[in-house]
Amino acid sequence: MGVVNVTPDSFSDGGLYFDPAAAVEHALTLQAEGAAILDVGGESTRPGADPVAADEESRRVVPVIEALVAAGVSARISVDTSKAEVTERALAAGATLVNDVTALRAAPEMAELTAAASADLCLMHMAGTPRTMQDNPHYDDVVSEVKAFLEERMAFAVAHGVREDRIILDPGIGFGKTVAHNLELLRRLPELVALGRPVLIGTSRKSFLGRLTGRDLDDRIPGTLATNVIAYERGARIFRVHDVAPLYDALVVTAAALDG
Ligand code: HH2
Repeated sequence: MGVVNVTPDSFSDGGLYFDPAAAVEHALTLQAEGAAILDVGGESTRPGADPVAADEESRRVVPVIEALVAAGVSARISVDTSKAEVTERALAAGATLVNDVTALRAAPEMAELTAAASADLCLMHMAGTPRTMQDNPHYDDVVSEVKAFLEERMAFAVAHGVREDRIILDPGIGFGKTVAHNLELLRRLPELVALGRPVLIGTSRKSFLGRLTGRDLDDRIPGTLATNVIAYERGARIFRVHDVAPLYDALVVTAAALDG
């Protein structure tokens, strides 16, 4: 899954693809590099990010989705949003996956919208909100708590019409977690895979990699690759990254070595 941030303020590439034409070109490059899913987002979720109104978020993502459909992309188009209005417009424009970092807590009606469009739905764990999530996160057992949360959110989605076989689960690396929490979630990923749905993992360029290596944003590709290779080995099957080309090769080799 390649990240297409149509935002002025995303943590690692804010402003680079804010112009729709630049976003489309970038998405096509990610597809050529091996992305099977293009995740188009119009609101940053970085710690402390300012909220974006639904109208403005739609204005950012919908033209990009429409242009990708018009370009005949073979990759699936995902919309990274927590708003019903944006979900509805993105699905109408051709998105077939809804990636909601609030797991239907911000806009529960996204369940019915997703179900009506027969789209897939990614439910992600986050402790608190982007504004507050990194203020001293605490868990007694991070993996059990994330697992219980995802189980409850999956049951909620199913109760509101989403087919269970359309659900993807994500522990939300970096969303209300310390470095130790992120590492424990990676190490114990099989406990989340045991829920029976595909697990998505998003470590790309995130700050815990910087904390571990001392590297700035642009130099976190090796850390991104290491965490995704481990996640593959522990059962994750969707990998959300900014840098598709190096990850593609890393995963081809990992899969060949582990699976034959
Ligand atoms: N991480 C980010 C955004 N969306 N969605 C899922 N399912 N999982 C993630 O780990 C995840 C996500 C943060 O990365 P990015 O989009 O680059 O930054 P920003 O939120 O600042 O736009």
